[in-house]
Amino acid sequence: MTKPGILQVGPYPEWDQIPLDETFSVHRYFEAENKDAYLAEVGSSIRGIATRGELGASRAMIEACPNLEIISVYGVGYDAVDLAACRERGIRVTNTPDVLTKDVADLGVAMMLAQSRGMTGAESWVRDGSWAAKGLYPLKNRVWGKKAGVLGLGRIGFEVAKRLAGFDLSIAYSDVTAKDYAPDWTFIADPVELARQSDFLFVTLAASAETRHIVNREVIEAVGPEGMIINISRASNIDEEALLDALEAGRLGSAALDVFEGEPALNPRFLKLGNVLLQPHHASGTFETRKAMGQLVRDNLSAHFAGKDLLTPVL
Ligand code: 8YV
Repeated sequence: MTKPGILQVGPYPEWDQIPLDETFSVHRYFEAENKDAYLAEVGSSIRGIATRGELGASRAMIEACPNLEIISVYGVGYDAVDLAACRERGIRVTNTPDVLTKDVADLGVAMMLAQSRGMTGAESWVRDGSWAAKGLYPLKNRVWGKKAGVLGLGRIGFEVAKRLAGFDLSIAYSDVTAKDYAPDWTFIADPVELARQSDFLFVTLAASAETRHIVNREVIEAVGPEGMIINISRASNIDEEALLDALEAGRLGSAALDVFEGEPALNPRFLKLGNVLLQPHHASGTFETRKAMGQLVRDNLSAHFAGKDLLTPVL
């Protein structure tokens, strides 16, 4: 039997690449020098796309594959997949929810702690001899007992809040509706009001056209000069220009960010700031989780081509 043709949009680790290559006829889009010419050449043989959360699949890519049946996303976020184009043609879409939730929450909380307690600066203080030369490291603000706001109490937001409760923070959250699985946490519908009542504002929303720049200038400034914004979702959820303006002017105290507009390139203004913690979009980046994500990507593709139910369908 001929193996179904798969367009692979970005690289995977070897432990995913080997079984993917064994099961499917894989076309490595990311290795092609001329992407348009490559799509024109292989497009008609493609029945599935294997992509990554941040890379997705554009309308142009989908249209270049007239026999496309399924897009399997290595990531929970599918905002970079053109869902309208998929709906028009009945193309199925899957993602990798659940398996990454706790790792993403762990990193978000670690980012808050690291940034609050100045851990990267403290590391340099030891390594560059400042400790010996200058003495005690400058004092930082306490974390426990403060107020956390969680913008988006989905799977990841819930795990963040659970962890924050363990650090003795009080918790409020914003979502479309109050959640019955969050009885001890305060529901505040308006993101500006949530921000006003938060020392730490966690952005944990699934990104979509509706949530674009939901963290706008008003929300950012409501967090204020003593507050911190932590983003482990997508850059598009925050108005990045407004964030940079507020960080530069001190209208926002600090930020801890795992995602950026145009990543992996980032706005050079970030690199000049001393009040940001910058991370390379690795919240799901543990061996255990990435292996589970890769497995789910393949299992969804295999289920589809075997005519079985998809494990984690989006569409
Ligand atoms: C990336 C992510 O997919 O889950 C998501 O939505 O953005 C991440 O897990 C990961 O960096 C692999 O590309």
